[in-house]
Amino acid sequence: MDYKKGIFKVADLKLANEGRKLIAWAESRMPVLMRLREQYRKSKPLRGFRIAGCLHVTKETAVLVKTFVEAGAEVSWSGCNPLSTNDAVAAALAADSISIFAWHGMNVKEFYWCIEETLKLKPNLTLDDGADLIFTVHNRHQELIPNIIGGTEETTTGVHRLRAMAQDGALKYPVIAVNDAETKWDFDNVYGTGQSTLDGILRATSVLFAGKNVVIAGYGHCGKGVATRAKGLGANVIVTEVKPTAALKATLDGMRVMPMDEAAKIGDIFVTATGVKDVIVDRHFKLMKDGVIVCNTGHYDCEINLEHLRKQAPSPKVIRQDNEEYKLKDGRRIYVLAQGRLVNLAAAEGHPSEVMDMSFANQFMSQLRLAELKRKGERLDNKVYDIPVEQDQEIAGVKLVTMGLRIDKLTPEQRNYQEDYSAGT
Ligand code: RBV
Repeated sequence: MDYKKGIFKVADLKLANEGRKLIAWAESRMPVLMRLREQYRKSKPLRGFRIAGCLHVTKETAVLVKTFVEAGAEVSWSGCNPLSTNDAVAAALAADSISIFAWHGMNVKEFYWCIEETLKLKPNLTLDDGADLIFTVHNRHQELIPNIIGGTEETTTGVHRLRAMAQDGALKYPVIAVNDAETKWDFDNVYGTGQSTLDGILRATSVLFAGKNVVIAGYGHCGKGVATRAKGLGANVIVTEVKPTAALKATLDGMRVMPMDEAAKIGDIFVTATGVKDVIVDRHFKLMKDGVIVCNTGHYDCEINLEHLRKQAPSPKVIRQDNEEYKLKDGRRIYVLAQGRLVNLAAAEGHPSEVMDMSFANQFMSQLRLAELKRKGERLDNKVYDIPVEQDQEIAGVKLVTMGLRIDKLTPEQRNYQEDYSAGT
């Protein structure tokens, strides 16, 4: 395999200037990551490290990629979803000599071709969102494994799978679970998914949320975020769940809870946020009202079974951007957004920069941690690791400062009190 610095494949290099503007805008909203860039610009602690990344090519991701480059790393990048690439951003990165293989609307074969291209860099670090890059290394490029120090994983679905892999002894290098940082899941997954999912639905439909029955499948962090935002717009939110504690939380948060077989009959808008397949299947489509809107915000496009829908309505029609009408034999119409792929990234711009600031600060610091361990001659076991607790507080602390907010400090007396197990009533 050959690798030449700056090789790329993007939709249209002429979009580079537009992309640069988008990236500059994101930079102005991502102060924590920009501080890290400034901090490591001179010392270049990632010099000599080669990072292959597979994560949505958005303006925020571009800020992360450029921060890696400023810190000395060599980078090659692909998008982690066929519909999430912003072509202008991809062009801007390519024009700045970053190896990038990504364009909007690629097919699944091209998707894996792009990942393969990034591996020509012979990375010693990997960065994933959904674990497709790590899987490709494990399944098809085991020759690269001896030189890989470790990887990082951005999202819930990816972390689940990697933990399963580690449990089976199938994981061949250590991975840091960026998703499981408090400054990631408690912000990105909740507020990021909440806002960007509604943003995607609105861009693709421009419907009124107030008064609608919005059915949200899954009340994890993402589902909760979407539910809360939909409620804020005046929707009647219905939650479907499989986990008793999550269903109970939804109920006590004021949402109605019922099985999908019941919700299917009354919902106006359906959003899946579960991380599992076949959440909406043929029997649900049969029950739905005319005109309903169906979309997904989970990482993979298997939550809504579109094959089932195509059997009932074989020739969908594009009605407007990211919105297809499936007309059933009985005349009912079902509108599917973004082909069942993550609606927040396919139909909108993904999570807002302000939350990605913390997620990507975690990414940067985790990659740096792996590189520093290598420099010290240490190596983690082939497991999935949480980020250190101090990292969360550090990132949250800097974020607060950049927002102009100050908080209290414990006095030594208060600290002693906290630790004093002889003190009682
Ligand atoms: N995500 N990235 C963006 N604007 O770059 N938006 C969402 C962005 C990530 C998010 O961290 C989530 O875990 C993952 O996409 C799902 O694939």
